[in-house]
Amino acid sequence: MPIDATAPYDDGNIFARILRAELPCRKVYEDDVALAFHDINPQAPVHILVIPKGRYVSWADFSAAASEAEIAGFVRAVGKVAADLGLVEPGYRLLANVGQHGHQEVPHLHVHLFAGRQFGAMLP
Ligand code: DGP
Repeated sequence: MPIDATAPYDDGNIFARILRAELPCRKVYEDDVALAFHDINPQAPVHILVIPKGRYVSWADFSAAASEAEIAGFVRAVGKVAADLGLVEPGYRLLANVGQHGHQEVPHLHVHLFAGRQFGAMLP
């Protein structure tokens, strides 16, 4: 069920629980501002989720309210995950769903990183 991207942050959401280590994940990267782990329901041979450690529902509040350091750190983390996994060549796809029309289901900002096969022309 897609979420309302303008709703207040819910500390009980599944990614908040992963960040608090209340739930397991297959971690691939972590630093001060970001955590990356394998998606539980992969849609490609490589399907990683990169999330900020801060309490942001979606790209909407993150882009408006996060500090420059959080934004820079998060963007760099996404790039570092891809580089560390050797994905820069032949490439990968990034996707961030936002709210109802974006079909965002987990109310903690996440960027999907897909790789490992040839994708088609731009969505949708
Ligand atoms: P989105 O529709 O953009 O909100 O995608 C949410 C993604 O989160 C979806 O691809 C499945 C993934 N997901 C949901 N629950 C869990 C979980 O408990 N662990 C992991 N690793 N991924 C999850």
